[in-house]
Amino acid sequence: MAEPEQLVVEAERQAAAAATLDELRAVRVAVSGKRSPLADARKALGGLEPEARRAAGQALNAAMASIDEILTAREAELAAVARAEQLAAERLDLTEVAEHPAHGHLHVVTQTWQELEDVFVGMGYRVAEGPEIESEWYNFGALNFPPGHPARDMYDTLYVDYGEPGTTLLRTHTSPVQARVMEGQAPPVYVVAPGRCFRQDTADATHMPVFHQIEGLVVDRGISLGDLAGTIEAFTAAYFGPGFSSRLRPSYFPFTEPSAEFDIQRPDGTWLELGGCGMVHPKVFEACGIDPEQWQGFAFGFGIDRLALIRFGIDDLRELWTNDVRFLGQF
Ligand code: FA5
Repeated sequence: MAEPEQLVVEAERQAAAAATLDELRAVRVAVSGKRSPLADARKALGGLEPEARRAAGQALNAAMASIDEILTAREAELAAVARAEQLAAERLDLTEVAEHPAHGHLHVVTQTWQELEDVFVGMGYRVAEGPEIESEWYNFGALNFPPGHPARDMYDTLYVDYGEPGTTLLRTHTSPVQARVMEGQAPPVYVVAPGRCFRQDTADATHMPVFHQIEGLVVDRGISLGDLAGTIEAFTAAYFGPGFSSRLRPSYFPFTEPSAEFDIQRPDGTWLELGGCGMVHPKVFEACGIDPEQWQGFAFGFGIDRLALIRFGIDDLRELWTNDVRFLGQF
């Protein structure tokens, strides 16, 4: 039968030799488990005389307490080592500088917007802007949409709960900026006005309830439809380059006469409606205090988001709103 002191010495040796918490758990079983020499010694107590049993029992209890202390102390040591190793393995060096740091960039619609401004500024235009929350007058009235005129139904307008019902709205197009510019400045006028527009349209591959247009307005002497067609063509060539072409189709807008819709043909042969255009209607000139006998002009307005689709070969407008960096990072 092993002496209690020997059991303690043996436990100390094995505990020191255990290099991991798992190994230490095995040591604990070996030195104090059910089949350990300690357990055997306890069982043997039953065969002793009461006097001797008491003394031996006390010695064993003391040994057991020492063994437990030794194991617990070693466990704390090994746990600290394991924690330090884990920290070292998971450490992130936040001061490390990547060789090619990843930079963000402007959204594809913002890039398109800015490139369009550049093209038109290069053609001698100035950039103008107007409010997104607009009055009924600038969005419709000044643009020769009489009250109750069916042409107003062409736009599924979102009205704002402000003032008299029906007087304040989210602009459905950038054309109200035409009226604001003509009111504020004497001709000649060469402006483009990019901005956000709103319609109660259901989202699909070519429509969003929030989208962007860029408006163009020219007012000068002797301006003809030929100038309009030439400007659209010059723009298409400057912006898209070879492989793309444009066409005008007769259309109707209350604020232009004659009016046309223009489409862009992609290199794969498909057409996409890009915008509307026409000669500024005399009624619009009159509403803005410009004499239509002396001044002529043309206007156009087209979708910036749709232009981005054509330019970058994207097939669905909704992709532009997903905010998925894997998609946006491609442009
Ligand atoms: C207009 O908004 C006229 N103001 C354009 C105009 C300006 C005509 C100046 C004459 C003179 P239209 O509703 O067709 O027209 O819209 C013009 C373009 O805006 C469309 O061709 C399309 O490119 C874009 N657009 C219109 N609705 C949406 C929408 N829901 N989502 C994305 N793009 C749209």
